[in-house]
Amino acid sequence: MAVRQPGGVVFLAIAALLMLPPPPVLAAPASDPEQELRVLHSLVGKLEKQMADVGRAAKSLDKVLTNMEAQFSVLHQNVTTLERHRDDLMDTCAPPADTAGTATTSGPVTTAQREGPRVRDCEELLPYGIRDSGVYTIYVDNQPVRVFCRFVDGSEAWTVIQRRQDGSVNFNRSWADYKEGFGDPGTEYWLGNEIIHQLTTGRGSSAMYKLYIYMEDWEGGYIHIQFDEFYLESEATNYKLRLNLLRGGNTRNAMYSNTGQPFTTYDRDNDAYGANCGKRFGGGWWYYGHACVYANLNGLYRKGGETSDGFGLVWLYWRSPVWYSAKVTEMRIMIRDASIPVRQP
Ligand SMILES: *[C@@H]1O[C@H](CO)[C@@H](O)[C@H](O)[C@H]1NC(C)=O
Ligand SMILES: *[C@@H]1O[C@H](CO)[C@@H](O)[C@H](O)[C@H]1NC(C)=O
Ligand SMILES: [Ca+2]
Repeated sequence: MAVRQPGGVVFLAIAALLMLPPPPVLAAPASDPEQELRVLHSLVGKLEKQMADVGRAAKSLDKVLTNMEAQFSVLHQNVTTLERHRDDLMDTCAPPADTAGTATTSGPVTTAQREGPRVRDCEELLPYGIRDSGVYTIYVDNQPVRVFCRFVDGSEAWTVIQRRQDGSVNFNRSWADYKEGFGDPGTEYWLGNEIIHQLTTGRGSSAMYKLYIYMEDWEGGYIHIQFDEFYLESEATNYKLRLNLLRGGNTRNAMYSNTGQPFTTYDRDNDAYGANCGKRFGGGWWYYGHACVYANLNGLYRKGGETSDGFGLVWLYWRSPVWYSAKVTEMRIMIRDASIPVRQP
């Protein structure tokens, strides 16, 4: 807080005192130097006392402000906790899957949400002491958007852009749905191509995002992989995928053919494959010309994991040479640390 500067307050007080018109006794002709000195001394004494008073006042003002700050912080956390409880309740009372599937990003916004911190992604919640993974509201291009925030190790705060976990949400959706986002951040959802585009390019190259992909199998194992450069181009280029700087993980990169590809849905064929890969594989993705999928997290949900020919939530190198469909998937992003050395794919 810029105004809280006790030194500054004291200074102003002294300055004010010094700028008072001089007492008449000083202006009077100097007849008795001793008398004058006594008066001066007493004046200095008064001044000193006033300065001490001002100092004390400044100090207590400072204390009040610090106190208010602390209270505000607690209040803020309480509001956040309340918001989270409300979100949990909303999730609990959510209507059946296919109606729930349409709402997410444009749902009702309560006063509490409006008054919450206008964070631009989940990482900006960290200074507020928030460390619990869950659904929060962020502001993308000044619009409130509900997202799932994944907190890892108490220090990393990822913004989740894609989640699957039980097949409750249909991912074979139109271009418009993929653009706006669909599903429920509390269970399964796609954040929305326009939002992802705004989020990953809206703050210039100083806020470059990395992407982390997580896929869990039906036996409790998982694969994961991270890329240090991730953004979507605008709708003008059909949300072309920019995915580079493979950092690593415990699997090989099955998305090397996807980078630079435009997005395709069953009703908007932008892939170079003869047919429409989105229609064929039942979900929007950055399909590529040769074989549509090496990796696809937006495909048909296959209970049990058994699948073939690239159908399902697949990753080429997972159980190669057989195709396998994940039980849980998550794609999440966070601003990358500019100082982290990167290695090329
Ligand atoms: C915040 O919540 C705690 C309990 O979680 C409560 O004790 C405290 O009084 C609340 N503070 C305010 C300012 O509402
Ligand atoms: C996806 O939806 C479209 C439009 O309803 C349909 O034509 C297509 O067969 C579906 N794809 C799959 C794999 O279910
Ligand atoms: Ca095609």
